[in-house]
Amino acid sequence: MSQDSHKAGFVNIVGKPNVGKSTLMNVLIGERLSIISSKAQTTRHRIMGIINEPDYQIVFSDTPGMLKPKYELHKSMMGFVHISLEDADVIVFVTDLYETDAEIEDVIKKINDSGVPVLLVINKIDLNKGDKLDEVIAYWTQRLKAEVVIPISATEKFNTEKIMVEILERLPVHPPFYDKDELTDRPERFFASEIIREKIFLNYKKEIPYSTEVAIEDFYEEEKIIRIRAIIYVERMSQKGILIGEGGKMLKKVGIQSREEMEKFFGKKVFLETFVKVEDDWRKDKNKLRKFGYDQ
Ligand code: GDP
Ligand code: MG
Ligand code: K
Repeated sequence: MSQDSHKAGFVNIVGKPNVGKSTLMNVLIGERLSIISSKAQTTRHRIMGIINEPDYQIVFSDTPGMLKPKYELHKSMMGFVHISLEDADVIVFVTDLYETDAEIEDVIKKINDSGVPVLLVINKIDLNKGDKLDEVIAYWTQRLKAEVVIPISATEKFNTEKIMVEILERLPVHPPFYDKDELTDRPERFFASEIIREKIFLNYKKEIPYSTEVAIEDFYEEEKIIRIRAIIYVERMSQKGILIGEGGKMLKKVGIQSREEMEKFFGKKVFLETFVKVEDDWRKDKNKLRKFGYDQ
């Protein structure tokens, strides 16, 4: 393969929370790279996955949900969305049969003004076999300047390959951006913290997950076992109590579920220790956000 026909570029998957962006990215990449949860906004980082083939490299980012900023954290997330639109060679805008453009009109405008080619992906078509789809296509094509409309079902892997074909058609001729042996530009620690965060989302009412951050203090990989030490930061003493639960029951449950998931993910035994610490109002504090890696 000659270097001058190699294609490479950045593809950004954007859309409201819960439309199925993470599910789709995982189908496209064929590896479990980001965390999926039925609760909104579990993907707060800009997670990247890379598809490497001899003649092309696609760098995907799964951007966080596009909500209006409420806290500093949300503003920082909007920053990621902003960055991703400007970087992109292709924008994959994901919606489903039921979402509208309410609350994201300004983001839609940004996309329309960006000059970046847009693929409009309408997900979850498995949920309605009637003529709802025509209605939805008419709705979105009036609002979003898309070059092509692709109805899919990410969970049933229906028509997802069509997205790859349309992306490749628009990918510029360029040498690879990342070493071809790399699968992701995020270290393993990141996946460990995402797994714990997912289990926190699944086990507590939403005030707790939104007030929580997970930091992996130690990650030692030995021949037969990975030893991981995680700190779960909360904003207030009362939240620490809820997180730990009566007699430590809740934290123990989160720990066991996380360890099991990590063992599947890393394919190795895991020894996991979790600690809870109170860090006042980290959400509102820019410096602390930076420390947790939100502000790049
Ligand atoms: P994200 O917030 O946009 O990243 O959405 P997720 O990928 O986390 O998916 C949100 C929810 O929608 C999860 O419960 C998924 O299982 C579900 N979901 C995703 N794709 C489909 C689909 O094609 N059909 C159906 N029925 N559900 C889906
Ligand atoms: Mg997601
Ligand atoms: K989600």
